[in-house]
Amino acid sequence: MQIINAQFLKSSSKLSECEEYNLNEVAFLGRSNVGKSSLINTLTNNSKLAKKSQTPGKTRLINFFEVSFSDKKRLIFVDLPGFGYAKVSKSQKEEWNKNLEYFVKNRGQIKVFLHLIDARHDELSIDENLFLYVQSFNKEAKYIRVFTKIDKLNQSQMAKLKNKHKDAFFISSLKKSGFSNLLEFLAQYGI
Ligand SMILES: Nc1nc2c(ncn2[C@@H]2O[C@H](COP(=O)(O)OP(=O)(O)OP(=O)(O)O)[C@@H](O)[C@H]2O)c(=O)[nH]1
Ligand SMILES: [Mg+2]
Repeated sequence: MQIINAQFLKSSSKLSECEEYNLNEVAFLGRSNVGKSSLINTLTNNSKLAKKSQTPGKTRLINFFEVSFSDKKRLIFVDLPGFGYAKVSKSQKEEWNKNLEYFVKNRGQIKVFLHLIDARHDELSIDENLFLYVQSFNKEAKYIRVFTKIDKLNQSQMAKLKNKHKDAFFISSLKKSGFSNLLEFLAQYGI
């Protein structure tokens, strides 16, 4: 399966400003700088689609992208601000967190939560409870862990991680590896 077309639709700062697209949505969640925007660019084979940066906190809005698969089905990717980003004022951070939280809790179109985790740091407390948190308000949507930056691991670290997280996906946007399984999985949600 491939994505044959991808286009930016809209950026919004909060749920009330978001539009309805009548398509299923995939939310890209994870710490700031984990590689959410890079993953969207790699999946869509368009390095300029989602804005990425070496500086954490690049994505500050809720960004919608429509993607079309080779079977003509369509899906929405939602690039979100990272959580845990500290280098803004406290009030700004609280405002973002409130908007982000309200969005993920109340956006019924989200059918898949992709939780991106840096493969080198798979046990951070900030990531630990996300599954339980998502479950607490949305039991229907699928929750999946995606380990990013696997190019930074050696073979034995990689084997250990895969053994520990049997249902997860393992990707590198730098090396463009690990995507075909993830694409097959996501394509199931296209309509
Ligand atoms: N080595 C390596 N670097 C990566 C990979 N994916 C992303 N990066 C780098 O990590 C940095 C952050 O990537 P982004 O995609 O902007 O991260 P983000 O999660 O969208 O960050 P925020 O928008 O701040 O929440 C950039 O410098 C990317 O080039 C990867 O698979 N391997
Ligand atoms: Mg981003």
